[in-house]
Amino acid sequence: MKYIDKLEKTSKKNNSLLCIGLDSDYHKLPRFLLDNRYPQFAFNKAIIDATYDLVAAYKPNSAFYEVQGEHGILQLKMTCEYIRAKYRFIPVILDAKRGDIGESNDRYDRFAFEYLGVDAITLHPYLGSEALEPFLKHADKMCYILCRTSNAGAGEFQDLKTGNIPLYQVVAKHISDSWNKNKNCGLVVGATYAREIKIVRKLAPSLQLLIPGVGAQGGDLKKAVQYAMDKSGEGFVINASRSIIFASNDEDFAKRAREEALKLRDQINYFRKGGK
Ligand code: NUP
Repeated sequence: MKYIDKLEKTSKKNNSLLCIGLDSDYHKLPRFLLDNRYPQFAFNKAIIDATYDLVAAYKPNSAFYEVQGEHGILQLKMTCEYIRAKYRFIPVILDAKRGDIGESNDRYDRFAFEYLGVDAITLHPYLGSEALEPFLKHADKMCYILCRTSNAGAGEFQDLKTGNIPLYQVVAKHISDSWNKNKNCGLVVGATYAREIKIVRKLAPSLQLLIPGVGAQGGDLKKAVQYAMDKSGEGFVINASRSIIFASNDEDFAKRAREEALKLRDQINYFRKGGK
């Protein structure tokens, strides 16, 4: 099933545009889980089982698994397989920010879509569409391409003027106009830059947006939602990782994650409906 169809089905069923980031840092896991042979997986499984009916998608960030070596990568794979087996309509976005020459991208592509079996991936645009072709050729997947990132120093390159236009705007328009032939391109824009979200939405009226930066990074949820909406009040997911998964690191961590997820899902919906 296509990413976009999974996203639509799950977001409708759960009335949700919330994406939970499974950034399951080994060193932040509840201590009692550390006796488990697969602590990151055990943690993810508990979070997923407690939130599956509140989300539109899950987004594991590869860094938190790679840093644990092969055992971490195995647990990332176990997590992706678990979601696919038990909650088969919930799409999984691998946050890995890949981008290399085509030959190497082909291997990154197979790691994501064959080995892990995820539905979407985050990518850098810097090498151009010719290099990203191994990803872009999959009409059933989604390529979320970095456009305006959430970090404090995002503007160093992204705001540089090309002609008179900031680079991130060139990226947004170019991807919308000429990379999206397979209807599988999305853009990453940080909630910490609401004004830029508004501009990106104008330049790319129909692209899916992946919006991190609320919660721990302090982005403006209300503006992010208002500016990100397409004509149908959809067209985006809001990601939160730490503020949900590490709401508690006690026995009640999954219950507390559910409470935070519920709160954020409902806030997103409130602002979608024009709430002030
Ligand atoms: O611009 C970006 N900002 C960002 O935080 C692009 C991203 N992919 N992310 C990722 O979103 C980041 O790497 C992390 O996985 C997640 C945000 O986590 P948190 O701040 O909600 O804990």
